[in-house]
Amino acid sequence: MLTTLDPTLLWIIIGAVVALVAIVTTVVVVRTRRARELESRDRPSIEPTEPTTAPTPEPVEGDVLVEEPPAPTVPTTDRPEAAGTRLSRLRRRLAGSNNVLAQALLGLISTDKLDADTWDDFEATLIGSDLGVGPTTELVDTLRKELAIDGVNDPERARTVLRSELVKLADPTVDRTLNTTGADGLPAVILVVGVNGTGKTTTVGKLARLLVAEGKTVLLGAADTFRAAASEQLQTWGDRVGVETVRGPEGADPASVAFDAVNTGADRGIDVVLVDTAGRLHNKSNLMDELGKIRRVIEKRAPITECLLLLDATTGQNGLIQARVFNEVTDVTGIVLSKLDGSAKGGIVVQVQRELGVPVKFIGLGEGADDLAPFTAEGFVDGLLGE
Ligand SMILES: Nc1nc2c(ncn2[C@@H]2O[C@H](COP(=O)(O)OP(=O)(O)O)[C@@H](O)[C@H]2O)c(=O)[nH]1
Ligand SMILES: [Mg+2]
Repeated sequence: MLTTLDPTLLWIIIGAVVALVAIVTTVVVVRTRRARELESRDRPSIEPTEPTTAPTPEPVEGDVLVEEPPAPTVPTTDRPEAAGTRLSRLRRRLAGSNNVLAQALLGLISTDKLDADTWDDFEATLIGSDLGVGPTTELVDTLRKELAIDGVNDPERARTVLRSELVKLADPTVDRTLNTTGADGLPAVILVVGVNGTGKTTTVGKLARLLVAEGKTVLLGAADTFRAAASEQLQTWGDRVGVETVRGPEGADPASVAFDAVNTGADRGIDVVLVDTAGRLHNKSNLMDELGKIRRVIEKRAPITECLLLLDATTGQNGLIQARVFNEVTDVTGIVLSKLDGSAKGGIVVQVQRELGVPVKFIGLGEGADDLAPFTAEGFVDGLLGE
């Protein structure tokens, strides 16, 4: 067929094909080059521009080469809050709460005229704040004498007098240290008692955390064996704080679990064993039998160094009556006043100490792990007065 074509036409066809191939090749080359340029601009840091001969570094902790952090082998326990920040936060919480006592005191300080009505109102509010009739009368009498000198209230002076009188009522002279030193190399044993729901288990957890922060070794004993949930709750606190919990089966004899805990603590050279108990209050002799047995059995192994009684500050006079029963049937060495946050009436601090003759050693101001503070008369009063 070619032989039949005109040679000129043949050359034109060949020329056209060559030109077409040249154009297509040029377009492809330009496009590829451009694509490479874009690609290298997008990931300059990943692809090294020059081949490297350096050896691959060994993966070390925190190295970016370790793609996933290794799973923690022990449960991480967060660091307890330092005493300073803890106290100042608790003060803020006391002053910021609907605390009846705090409000009455601030009201008195800020009023510009101290007439008979003002004093009557003040007195009524103090009694309403669970301060008790005796301490209220004493406080009002002293303040009237001290502040009535010019008849007109000087807020600064009122604050100073009020502060010193309240500190006196809260008794700054009493020893509130928690005895955490056991006898003869044995662990200190802290028994925690009180009515159901007052905050025993929570307080054991918070206390364990404070003690661990002080560098002590701690063991928990779940002697509330009446509900499975009770030892579960204690164990949860133990895990959170990083200490072990000795438990018994549901319905086990509380005294035998308490003994196991103290015995284990003694064998292991633990510093402090905290024993949580049930708060059953059927009747006085029942309670006396139960706590009496726990005490006797524990003391076959190690003396009890502290018996802390929990009192829920929101239960007012009822709580006080229950606390009195506990104080009669067992030897209480310190009171923990829980739930002073919220709508609590702080006056109970003064009344409970006077009534039971036992110092308040700790106050609870919330459900969190750090919401427990050692009680001091000055700190408490400053909290109430918002200083
Ligand atoms: N607001 C507040 N709640 C608390 C405080 N202490 C304990 N609680 C709560 O009171 C409830 C009963 O506490 P729990 O420790 O189980 O009491 P237990 O029956 O005596 O062991 C729980 O919901 C705690 O979180 C506190 O200081 N403030
Ligand atoms: Mg409990």
